[in-house]
Amino acid sequence: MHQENKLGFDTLAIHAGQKPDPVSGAVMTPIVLSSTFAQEGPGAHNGFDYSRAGNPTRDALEGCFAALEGAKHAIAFGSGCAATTTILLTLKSGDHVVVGDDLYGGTFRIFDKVVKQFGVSATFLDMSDPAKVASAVRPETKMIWMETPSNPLLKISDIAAIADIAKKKNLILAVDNTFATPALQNPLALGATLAVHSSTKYLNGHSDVVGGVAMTSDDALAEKLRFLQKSVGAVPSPFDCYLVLRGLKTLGVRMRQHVEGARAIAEWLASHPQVERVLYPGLAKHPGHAIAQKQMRAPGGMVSFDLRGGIPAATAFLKALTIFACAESLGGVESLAEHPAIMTHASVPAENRRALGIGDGLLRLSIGIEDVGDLRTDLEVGFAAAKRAAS
Ligand code: P1T
Repeated sequence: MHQENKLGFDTLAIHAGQKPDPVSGAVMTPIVLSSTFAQEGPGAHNGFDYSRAGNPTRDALEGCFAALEGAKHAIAFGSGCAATTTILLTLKSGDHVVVGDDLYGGTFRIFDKVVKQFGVSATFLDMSDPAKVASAVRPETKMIWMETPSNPLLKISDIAAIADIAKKKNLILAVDNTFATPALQNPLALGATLAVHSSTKYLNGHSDVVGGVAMTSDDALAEKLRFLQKSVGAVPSPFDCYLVLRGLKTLGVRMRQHVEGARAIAEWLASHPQVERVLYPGLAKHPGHAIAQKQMRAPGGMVSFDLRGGIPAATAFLKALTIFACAESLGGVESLAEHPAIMTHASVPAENRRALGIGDGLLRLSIGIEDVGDLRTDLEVGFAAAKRAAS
């Protein structure tokens, strides 16, 4: 057996958690669809009894996830939101969480509308200033939840600095690493307790699965999450696990191409007359650029920008695109464009959106791995349509 901790990222992405099937020799992990497993006698089995509790295809996926994130444990879920909610179920009524103010609308909704009902409260604040995080911690605070880069404003927060605060105050630090992926950023190595992902995005990479994962090297926390995974049951199907395992094999290669395209598009947008501001951590004038350079291997494949002309221009722009699909989600091989205020972040109250800078002209691009010249040409068509709509 090879020693996984000595292997490089691209090798792990292809092999970790996987070995030829002992029965048939199949090189690719079989999709074990069975919901139940025969036992030699009551309670006598080799690790699998019922697929909600454990499944061989899910096991292989969790092994690969853990190796890529450098975690001891990976616990897979049926969506990123299921991973988030299950993590929050480790808390109890009266507990408090300090949460980044710019995060996926669905994650905001879990804090604002779901766990609040069970007495878990949240304070939302700008985590690009770690001092604000420290001063928001109360005696009943149990967790810090951050997204970096954040969705949709691509704000960067200093994971190591916030991990220091978490350690001093004995708090769990959960980092949603969906935008960066373990190819570009490793929150656990920077001191976080948990790395959380929507595997719907880059990890799967082909926009044909909804999934999530929580990863940690804390044995006690992993045991709680494993118990909740089985008890709550928000588990991914074996077929979805297979698809993500297959997608992971090319994660490193895809991320290199996503980053190359995103850099080129961000630099081009930065000098475009119809663009008011570009948000991309790879640009030197991005306020989080220095921290991004410190904690990320590359700035990622997501670019947001403010288009002049408000809603009419933004709508015309999105409708005119033919290579970019106007769609929610991100991280697939195909490029997507969306309007956060109307689409992904509609569940964030309008006044919060305004205060944060998620305005009527804000557009978010998930740069796919197509030829970047074609993407630029498509965006030109969008800009021309936006100009006509605004005039
Ligand atoms: O969609 P789901 O797999 O449940 O993942 C939720 C989620 C969690 N964290 C981040 C950073 C996310 O971006 C998401 C989902 N986001 C979108 C669907 C979107 O278009 O932004």
